[in-house]
Amino acid sequence: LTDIRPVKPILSALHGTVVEPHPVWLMRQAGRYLPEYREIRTKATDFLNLCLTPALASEITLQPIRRFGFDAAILFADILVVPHALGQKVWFAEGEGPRLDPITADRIHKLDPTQLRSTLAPIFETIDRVKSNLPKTTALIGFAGAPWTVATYMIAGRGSDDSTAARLFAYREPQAFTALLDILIAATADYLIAQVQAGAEVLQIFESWAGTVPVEKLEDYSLHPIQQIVSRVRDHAPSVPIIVFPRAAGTNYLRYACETGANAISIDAHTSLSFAIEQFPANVVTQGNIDPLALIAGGRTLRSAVALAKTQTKGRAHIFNLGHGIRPETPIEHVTELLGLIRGSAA
Ligand code: 1CP
Repeated sequence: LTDIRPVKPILSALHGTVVEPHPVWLMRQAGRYLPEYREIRTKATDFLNLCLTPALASEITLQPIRRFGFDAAILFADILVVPHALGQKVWFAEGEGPRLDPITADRIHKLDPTQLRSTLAPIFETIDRVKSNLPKTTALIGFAGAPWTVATYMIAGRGSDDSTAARLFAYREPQAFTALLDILIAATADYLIAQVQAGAEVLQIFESWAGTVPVEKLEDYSLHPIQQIVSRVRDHAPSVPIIVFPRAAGTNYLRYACETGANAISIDAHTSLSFAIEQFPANVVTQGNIDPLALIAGGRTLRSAVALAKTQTKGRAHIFNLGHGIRPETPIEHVTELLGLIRGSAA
């Protein structure tokens, strides 16, 4: 049976329809592996400024769509615009990544959610501009970080592999930590709702540091905050599909699928798509999970990774993606190769 491809294949897949070939987009598809991104990047003084300049951010969002024809564009912004909008000092050190003035227990009450929509107004304008320039078959994905992940940066003042600062803070100052999560739940829900009002058609919540949540606090610090956000967004936008990405959640992946209310779960490269398909509730769609390093390697490695994922997801509603963001050193030709493998009959 040959179906006519639906108008926006990724929206159909997110609503549970089996779309073949599976729709595809890549986390961090707008970024440093693209020469046209690096070109614009040199024009902007700092990264946060770039995120808050609609003419440039919308152009960057559209670059990978023009070059590769992905099934979705993802808004060009960062998860750290939320702490910025709450009044925390955020900047991006050249070649080093994000830096924040670390939040302390006594300053949590100073975070101010009232300016969020006005501070982030340029991002809503970016969404509007992207929407009027997208091909008809391409959906626009808005996003935010989950409260735990964003809190790890707010507390440490930078990225860290094991979230040491946030974990210690949560153990020593449990009430202050819960207050911080509550502020982030409300601000993130409001921010995502505003993205939908501006035109975002899908939302993804990045819990990039799901793997560092103390296990006895998984529900309080990660599952419940995400579920709260999902339910608040649903109150305003019941039909907008929500993808949750609990990177490195390991055996807890199942709990994210069952307990957050997500329409889809993005699977990392260390978690089996077969496990997800067998164990997740039938209405939860899968996304993922090609290893970003297999994309760098290309050739035989990439062919076998795509072939395996195709076999595992055959006849299911699935969205192809990487297990985590595309790396800056990825050869562009390998992205073309990946799309050929997913969309062609080659694999
Ligand atoms: O100089 C540059 O060009 C900065 C590099 C860069 C880019 C391109 C950063 C700094 N952020 C971004 C864009 C970005 N960030 C997007 C855009 C849309 C797309 O996917 O194309 C998205 C969705 C994010 C989300 C993001 N930012 C996450 C969650 C996803 C993930 O990768 O796990 C996280 C953890 C961040 C924080 C962040 N911002 C930038 C960096 C280098 C980091 C990670 C730093 C660290 O943990 O050490």
